[in-house]
Amino acid sequence: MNSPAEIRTLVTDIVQATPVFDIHTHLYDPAFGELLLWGIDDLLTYHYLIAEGFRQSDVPYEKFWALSKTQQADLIWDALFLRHSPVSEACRGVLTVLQALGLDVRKRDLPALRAHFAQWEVGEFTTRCLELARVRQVCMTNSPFDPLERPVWERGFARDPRFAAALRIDPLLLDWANTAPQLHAWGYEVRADFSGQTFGEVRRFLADWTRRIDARYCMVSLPAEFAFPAETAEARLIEHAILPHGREHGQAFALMIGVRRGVNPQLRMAGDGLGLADVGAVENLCAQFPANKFLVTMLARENQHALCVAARKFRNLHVFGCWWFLNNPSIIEDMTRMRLEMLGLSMTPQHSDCRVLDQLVYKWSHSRGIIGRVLAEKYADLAATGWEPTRAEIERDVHDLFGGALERFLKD
Ligand code: FIX
Ligand code: ZN
Repeated sequence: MNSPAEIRTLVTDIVQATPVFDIHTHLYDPAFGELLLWGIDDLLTYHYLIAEGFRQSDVPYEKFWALSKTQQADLIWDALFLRHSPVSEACRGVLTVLQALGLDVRKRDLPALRAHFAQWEVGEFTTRCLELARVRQVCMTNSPFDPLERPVWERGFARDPRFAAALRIDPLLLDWANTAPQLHAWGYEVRADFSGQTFGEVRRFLADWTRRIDARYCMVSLPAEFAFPAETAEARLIEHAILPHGREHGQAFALMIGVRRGVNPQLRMAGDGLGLADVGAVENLCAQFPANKFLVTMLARENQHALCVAARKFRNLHVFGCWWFLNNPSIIEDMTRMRLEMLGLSMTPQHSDCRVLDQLVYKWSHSRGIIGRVLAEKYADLAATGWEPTRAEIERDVHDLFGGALERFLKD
């Protein structure tokens, strides 16, 4: 019989080696040019670090935003890395990336780091990061409403198979008053009051973009107040356009619930917060639309247990990721343990939400360590009953946790 120490070694090896399908990121296929962020200045100006930087600096907001990206990175490096030890998860992440790339972080030499990144070419750097992170494919977040992204899709380009697409539709659901005239201008016969062919035309818009980008699923992030059913524009659009579209085209609907946008607007993208949401809305969707598939992640830690309970009730609900403020080691460990205990392997414990290519390296390195530890404990508990897991069984299970179960869910 394998000892707990032997099981730990076996599980750690497998968790380290298994390639990941990263199901939600904000990365772009390199064909999108400048939209794909990478390198030390983008790492340092990640919005997680901007939020932390303002806490350790008294720079006025407007002055910070008027700086160039390099100057902002200088300021954050000084405030978060030189004046204090970089112990936060987002700071530590930068150091994990630099170390994995073979850089000596002891020197605390930002110009030398910049000189290193200047030598890279984006195509080679993309391959290097995916290799270091052992990520086989990333899912992008693709918005037809983004004025920078939209023309690239319209022009067309040769797809990099390592970058899958997801159709992101926040303005459609959350800003219908402004989106209706926009859709109209693009040739879709929609009306702000939902009369006439509106829902059919929204479906035509969704179908056109699903085809154009070859979307894996359709996605939205929603405020904590999200309710369903409800007499709101988003609830009507979900019922009469998104879900019929999903059934017709076999597209799951991904909901990220619990964000409160612009809690401090002075922080711009770093200014969003969170709120406790109603898991009942998710249960209602799953119960009323059993022919639809729902991918759900929630932002409040306090929602996680109820979301697991909901997933036990509905097999058309797949829970994923430790989103944003939850993506910290202590919380990932807690959530992963709870999900394994309540849902077994029928969930996806993590996505990266990377905005900067290099972050794949740290987000997956940190998460693999935690997931491996928790899994080893679970297999050791099984072994103690006499149910010894084989290498092949563990490999199968880890493949499922790292995107395999989700791919099956999307396909079935
Ligand atoms: O809505 C989202 O997809 C969020 O992940 C982002 O809006 C957020 O800014 C983020 O980067 C979180 O990690
Ligand atoms: Zn995201």
